[in-house]
Amino acid sequence: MKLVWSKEAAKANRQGRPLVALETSVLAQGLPHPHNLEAARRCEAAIREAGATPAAMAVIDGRLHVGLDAEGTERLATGAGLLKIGSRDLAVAIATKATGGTTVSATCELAAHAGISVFATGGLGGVHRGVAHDLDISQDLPALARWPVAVVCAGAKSVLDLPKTLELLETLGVPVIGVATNELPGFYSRETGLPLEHSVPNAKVAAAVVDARLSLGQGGLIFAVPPPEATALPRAEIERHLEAALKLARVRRVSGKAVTPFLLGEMVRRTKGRTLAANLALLENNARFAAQVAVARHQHAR
Ligand code: PSU
Ligand code: MN
Repeated sequence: MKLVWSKEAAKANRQGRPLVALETSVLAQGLPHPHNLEAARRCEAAIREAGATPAAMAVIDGRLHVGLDAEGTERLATGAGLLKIGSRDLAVAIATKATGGTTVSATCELAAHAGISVFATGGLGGVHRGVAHDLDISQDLPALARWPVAVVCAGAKSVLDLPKTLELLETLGVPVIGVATNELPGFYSRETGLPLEHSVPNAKVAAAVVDARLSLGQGGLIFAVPPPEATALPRAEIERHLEAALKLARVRRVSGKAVTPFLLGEMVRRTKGRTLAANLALLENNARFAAQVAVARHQHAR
């Protein structure tokens, strides 16, 4: 398999410096323009500031990219007809020379192929609400179990059935580790009331956990970081808007991979942009922590 490295990521890789993978479905589908570009800029700046190098993954004209230059980022943030590419879509995307943003599943896979073991995202996919009726479970979950990559997130997307998502992660043997918290963060909100068995106080301990996990050859792991207090929304308010957004999705018969982008868009509209501000802030915050973990692993290895 051929990977197309950006200049910056290739150089860091050659010199053995720490890299942090980023997903691009958040650019292509998750956030509206021009906020998606702002998110990319803030995440990359935070990673560089912490002493690591960003590597956004994407598929452009069927080629697998590790790290994007300004032109590639712009294309994913503004292009028309961009695909949402999960792991199972990769083969078709390559063969048909398609272009699109990679979700958590495909980004984990590409990061693993590139030898990058820390990845920052916003919220994970998981088990959707009403799963007994619509069997909608994100391929993010089996991908996390399979690929040896540490994923830093603010929990799973709040649109999901979080208790069932945690249960399935247990079944898959994927540890969910709170960062300075014993509770699963709620993506837009800091709290969910769902206890986590494991937590780490800082990036240094997180790095040691990543080392141990990878040495066991057990696949991936999740670090869940509460979203920044300044922009987080109360859980109850999120729930209220979600109920309405979910109802509308049913009425409009939105299904499959269109569900997540639809709900995220509805939440932005219903909160008059406050979930958008929260989303940008938590993406940057997660990127910073991921970079700190990557740097700590690097220092430890020397
Ligand atoms: N969370 C967000 N924005 C996003 C996503 C998650 O705040 O755009 C994307 C991620 O790329 C994640 C994907 O991997 O949604 C999950 O989609 P699905 O539920 O269709 O598997
Ligand atoms: Mn789905």
